[in-house]
Amino acid sequence: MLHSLRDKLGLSARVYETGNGVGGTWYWNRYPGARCDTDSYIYCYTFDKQLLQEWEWTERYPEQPEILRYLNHVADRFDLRKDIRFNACVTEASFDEKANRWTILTAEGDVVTAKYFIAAVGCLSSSNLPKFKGLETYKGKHYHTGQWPHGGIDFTAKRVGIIGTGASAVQAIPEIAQQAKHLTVFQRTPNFCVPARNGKIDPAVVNTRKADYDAICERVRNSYFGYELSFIEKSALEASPEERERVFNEMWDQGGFNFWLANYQDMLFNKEANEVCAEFLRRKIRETVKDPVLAEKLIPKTYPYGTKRQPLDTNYFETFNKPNVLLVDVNETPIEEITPKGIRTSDREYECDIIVFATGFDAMTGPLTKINIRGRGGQLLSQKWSDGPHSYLGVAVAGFPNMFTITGPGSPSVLSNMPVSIEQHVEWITGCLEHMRKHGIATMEARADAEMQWTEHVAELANASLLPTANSWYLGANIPGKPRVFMPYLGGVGPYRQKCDDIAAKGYEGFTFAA
Ligand code: NA7
Repeated sequence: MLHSLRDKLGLSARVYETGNGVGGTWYWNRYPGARCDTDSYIYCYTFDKQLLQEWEWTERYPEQPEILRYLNHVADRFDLRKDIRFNACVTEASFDEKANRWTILTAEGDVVTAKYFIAAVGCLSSSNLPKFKGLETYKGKHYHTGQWPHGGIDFTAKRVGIIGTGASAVQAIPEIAQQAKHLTVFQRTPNFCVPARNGKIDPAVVNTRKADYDAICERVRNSYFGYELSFIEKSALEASPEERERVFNEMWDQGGFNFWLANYQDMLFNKEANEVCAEFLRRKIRETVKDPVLAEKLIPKTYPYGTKRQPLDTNYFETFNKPNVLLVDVNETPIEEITPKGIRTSDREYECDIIVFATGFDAMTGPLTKINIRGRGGQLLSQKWSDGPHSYLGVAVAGFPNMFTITGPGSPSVLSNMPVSIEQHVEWITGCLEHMRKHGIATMEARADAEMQWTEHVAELANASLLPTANSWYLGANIPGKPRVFMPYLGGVGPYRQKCDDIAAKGYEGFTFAA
């Protein structure tokens, strides 16, 4: 976005960043095993062809340090740092209706005014540390996966407790278990995991892809989820059990998001179709985990497959066969408190030298509502969204002129390959600003009726699927008191791009402009 504003539009622009460096998610999430779940060749920027050709990813899924190196390389290559103010946490942004300008404040004392306010705060950047009784009395060290210390943690000879079994924990648990003397995993909801099947990439494949990058980008941009994957155009129930077994095994062997995003087309929509997929994955867990009682605890039974974010694993279930790893099901024995020595459940106390909170994030709305963003009439965004997010296209909010939210709630965002959706929003917002400049427009603002229709459309698509039936962070179910509203747009990356482009072509239908 900065590159676009400054180098394409010639505007003066400044980025405010809480961290001491670029990278966002990849700056903060440094826990052991942290890596991307998307194939590296499509987890990157596509706006610069040279960059695409020159950068070499070493593995199918890049690990956190490699992605961070890439993002630093991009920052250097496009000389971005000079316009980024690091270690600056934005606390407030308010729209001045007389001046038609935003005033932005940081915790460090910056006060700046701007015509445009673009929130690129990420979807999973506001970490969730549940309020466990007694945490302040704990004598050991505790860390959240999303705010990991830069120097790393040495788990050697330590007794470790980890709370959570989401995508982060699924990556961290096998790594921590290798180092720690003992690891106790506190599980609230078991997960359907699929093997990542990471590895080095064959140089011949790299060359073929590089020669084909234009077509790859085109396919990804117009795909449903921002991957080179599409659903099998058939019901899982139409396929014979033999055919299903073959197809499921193929997807299982390929690893990655295939099982989730290239499955039979009704898998995320029809309970019965979903159940046959779920049963295949449950069988895999039973085959892997040696203790049958433990296997049953690790098997998800309370929600349809794919309705919570698919974790990809490397030896996750195998790790529970190790003698130094213990699973505690907190549904059977809830966590009552953190004690000076560790974690006490209704059953007993588990002594830990280190506690890892892999407890996720206040997703999507959290990073926006924790800033005091005030629109027309001083209205707070957090107030406006007290019953769930209302936005137009997930990029603009009625009553908040000249404010844009990159991958905001109501856009494909977390139900897509993030870089693809980020670039699409950056391009589209750039188009808006160009349009405003060309026509001498002072303010651009989503209309309330367009916002209402879009918000209803987002809900309608979600409700036609099984996704809202799980307690996932997609609907804020992980945060006590958060309204249960499905936040990402399920209409697909390609169709969404088309809608945004059509709206722009019609002179930004659904927006009002003032000179
Ligand atoms: P997730 O997927 O939100 O996982 C958080 C985990 O922590 C999940 O298993 C939660 O159980 C568990 N949790 C949260 N609060 C509690 C409390 N109070 N007690 C016990 N357990 C709790 O976050 P991740 O960091 O793993 O992944 C986030 C995304 O980052 C990921 O999807 C990728 O897109 C990258 P729950 O399932 O809510 O019952």
